[in-house]
Amino acid sequence: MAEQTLFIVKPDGVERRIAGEIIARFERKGFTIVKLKMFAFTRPMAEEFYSVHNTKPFFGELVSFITSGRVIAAVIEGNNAIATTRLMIGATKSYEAAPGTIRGDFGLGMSDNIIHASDSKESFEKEVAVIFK
Ligand code: 3AN
Repeated sequence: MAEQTLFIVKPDGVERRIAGEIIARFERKGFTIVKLKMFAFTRPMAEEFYSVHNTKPFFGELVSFITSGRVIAAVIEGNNAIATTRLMIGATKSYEAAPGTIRGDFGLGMSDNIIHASDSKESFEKEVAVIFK
């Protein structure tokens, strides 16, 4: 069943010049890129984007990291896009992410974990509305 999801190459991924390689993985997997955008999050935009986490102790860190540089956001489409993309990005803590996943192959960080991807249809709809208004 064709489905859409959203991923964001975070500031660390853009700065390290691995965005192309990351986007290529989704293309090679068979996803179609529907929308693509490079931009910098403003603080209000980041607070809205991460509002589900606004009571968590790491909220401040999350907002300050995502606003620290330019990001690349993509909407992609394909079979089972949300769950498959989550598998491809790997565990939240990059140092625990399995080799073969994006976080597992490219990083060791926690806030700086290279990529974000929507974890449900509800998150996708909310996130896409914040980014592709
Ligand atoms: P994921 O990005 O794998 O969906 P979430 O939704 O649990 O992970 O967390 C959102 C973001 O918050 C993560 N990408 C990560 O950067 C950050 N984060 C999660 N837990 C922590 C934590 N304990 N300390 C610092 N940052 C965290």
